[in-house]
Amino acid sequence: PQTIYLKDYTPYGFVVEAVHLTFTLDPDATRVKSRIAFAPNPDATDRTFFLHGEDLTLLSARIDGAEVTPSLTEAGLTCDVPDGPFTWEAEVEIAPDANTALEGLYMSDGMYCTQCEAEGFRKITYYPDRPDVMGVFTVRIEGDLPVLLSNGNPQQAGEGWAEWHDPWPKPAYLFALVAGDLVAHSDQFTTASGRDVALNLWVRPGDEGKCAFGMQALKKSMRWDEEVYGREYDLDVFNIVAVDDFNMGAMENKGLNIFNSAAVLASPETSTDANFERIEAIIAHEYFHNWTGNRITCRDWFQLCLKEGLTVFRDSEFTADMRSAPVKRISDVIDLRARQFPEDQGPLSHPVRPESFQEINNFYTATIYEKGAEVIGMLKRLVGDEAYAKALALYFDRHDGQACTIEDWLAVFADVTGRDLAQFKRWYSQAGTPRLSVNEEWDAEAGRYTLSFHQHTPPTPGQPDKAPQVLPIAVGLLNANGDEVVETTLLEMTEAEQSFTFEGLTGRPVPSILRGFSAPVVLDRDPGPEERAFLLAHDTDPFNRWEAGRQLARESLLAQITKGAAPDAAYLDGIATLVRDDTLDPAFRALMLGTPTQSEMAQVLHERGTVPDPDAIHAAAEALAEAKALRLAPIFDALAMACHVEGAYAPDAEQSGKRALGSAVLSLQTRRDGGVTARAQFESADNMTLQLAALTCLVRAGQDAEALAAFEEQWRHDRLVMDKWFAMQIAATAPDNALPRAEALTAHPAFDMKNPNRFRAVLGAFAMNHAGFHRADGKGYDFVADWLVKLDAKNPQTTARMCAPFQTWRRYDAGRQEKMRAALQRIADTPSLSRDTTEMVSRMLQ
Ligand code: B3K
Ligand code: ZN
Repeated sequence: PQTIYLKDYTPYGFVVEAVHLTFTLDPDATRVKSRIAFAPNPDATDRTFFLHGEDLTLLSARIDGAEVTPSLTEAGLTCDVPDGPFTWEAEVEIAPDANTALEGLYMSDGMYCTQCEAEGFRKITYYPDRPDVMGVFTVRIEGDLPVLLSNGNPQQAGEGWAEWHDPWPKPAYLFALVAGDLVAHSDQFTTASGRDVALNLWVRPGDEGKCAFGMQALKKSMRWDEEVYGREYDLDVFNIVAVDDFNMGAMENKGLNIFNSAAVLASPETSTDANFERIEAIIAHEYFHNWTGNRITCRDWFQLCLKEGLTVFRDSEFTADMRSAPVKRISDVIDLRARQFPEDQGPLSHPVRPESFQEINNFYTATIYEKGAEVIGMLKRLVGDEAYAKALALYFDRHDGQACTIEDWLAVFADVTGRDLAQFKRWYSQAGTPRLSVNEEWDAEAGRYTLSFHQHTPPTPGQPDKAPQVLPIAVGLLNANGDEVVETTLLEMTEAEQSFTFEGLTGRPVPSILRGFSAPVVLDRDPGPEERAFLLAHDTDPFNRWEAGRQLARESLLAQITKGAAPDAAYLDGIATLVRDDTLDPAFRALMLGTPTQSEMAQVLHERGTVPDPDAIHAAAEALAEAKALRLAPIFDALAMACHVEGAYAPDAEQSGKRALGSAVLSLQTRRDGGVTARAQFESADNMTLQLAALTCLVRAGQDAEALAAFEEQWRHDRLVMDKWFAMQIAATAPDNALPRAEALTAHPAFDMKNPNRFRAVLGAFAMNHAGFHRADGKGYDFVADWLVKLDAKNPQTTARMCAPFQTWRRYDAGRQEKMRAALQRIADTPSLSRDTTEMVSRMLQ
């Protein structure tokens, strides 16, 4: 496969002045007519007329009305064109029903829909399918279906046809078309400047009852973007469509967002609190793309973080505003450590702005998205809120309607603040997780306290030597009583080694370092259990308070695993005190009760140079949970009272925090009462959060046969609920049982490998059962590899993404390494393996 490099970027030889498309829909033979007005691009030198096109049957082509015969290649076509402006017309045929890759125009249960980002438009018609080519689209759809949608505003429509016009120039990746038998949940929004916008959430008949929450989330997002970023919506209508077969969460097509139904449909009976929160965040994310992504887009796909990092950052600010800011921050860091750290410390490590790729779909990663958002958070911390707001205003003003780069983005910050951001830019070019170590010095006589930091980023593929990065390190100091003597202060570290001094102290302080997780680094510091327990009890920074508990749990697990130690009493005492502190938000207490996942422990062991043993990690996690259950048993009843929710179910922060704490307690309680409480909750639950939490406890306790059958019976008609049924019973079961169970479920009549949600519910959940996936006999690896090989022939994108569990293969012992490597090699050797999967497995094997 061909490698594409950032350094090779050149502008396209032509500009697109207008695009007219006519679709005549047919499952096996859809006709697409295009009429595109091109003109020479004054900024380009190369005038080769190349149009991307894949899997298309070209029926005719004309330039200025005269028939032409272009030269076709596998990737597209070239053709001689006039010197000045000209009109290109073509007709192609495509087969949406045969499109199982779910990229381009495809069908999901009789409904037509599209996914074009990153490079799917070229499977719809011949076109310069690159984000820096922007055009105004007019679309006519002809088809015997009640609802026919495309981007922009509706123009005219009649029986079996509809026309849409999008006045905002856009790249082809934002094109969308939907046609089907759909019903709308409709509402209306008036923008700050008084423009009325019609809002529709289109779903299949039967799903109308799952729309209200998503619609509210959309309206909140629209208001928030006006209030916080001054961004207004810019069309007469905003459409969202829910589709069952979708490779990822959702897509921000201009004026016509398309969502995986799991990322938008919700009701209290069928969705958990976590689902509601995620849906609110995804709706916000896609909506915010209207400005950060659509009005200002990317020059090329190397700049993907320009829209994704920024939009993730914006959606996390939104969630922090709608719910609890500390809880959101802690959850984001948990997620970053679970997904981005392993990526950044393994064979798939790449910079936030990559410099080469073979298949761009492989770079929609935790690094681009979540580390990309962290980088923006650091920038905001460094320049301050006011300068951030000014820089963003300048960005929107200066670049509206353009396809931009990271250089453009950083320039607005440099211009507003006068800062030199050259070193900061390393966050975009240098891969890997920096490690930060620290030394303390206390001069009692002078009352002077000094923190000396050392930063070091280990090598990553293609980048053996790393330069120091700009690290914003938020530090606060506490005195021995737990009072804050130095408020949160931002230290700006730019050297490999650097010291910072605090004067005028009357006693040796306890430092709270990296408050709010102010930089995405690994902090190597072991202050010992007393100091951690002190911070757990006293830190005024909620993130670091949580972190202190997390560190204690981590150290306890490490000592259990490596030294056969008993679960740490200081940790158990600290948690027991904190969890019954009714002045603390229940959601925060629920997070405090959580422990590092088993794969996080494997990561931590690896970071410390120890080979992780999945069975030992599992045993330690079980022992710690048992000890916690024993320690908290006397207060189970009091905690259950504190979690009591009055009134009707609402998926808001307050109620869901209580339920989260209640579920954490229930899982401990199940260890003591053999599942009696969980079974009662399972039977009486009137919402999915309580029902699924109870079922999860029963699965963990191995008491699940009846409950699983009852759940299936109750929910077999609901695809999204059944995804939970498939996933949870595999992820939460005992390691020995995971493979047999997953194997049996792939033979279940409702298992459908062509549906990405269902495939992930089984194979993805299995890989999350850490000790189950990493069975010493290697059968877990073989099972996943077999299914990936099968899926690759149908859906390369989802297959490539699901190779990720293998990325950590070099961490494990020789036996497991060999078995994982062999499984990867077997995938790599599959005849006609897709470009997507080939790139992933070869990077892992390199
Ligand atoms: N931009 C899309 C992701 C497209 C993925 C293409 N493989 C959704 C999002 O980030 O909002
Ligand atoms: Zn996005």
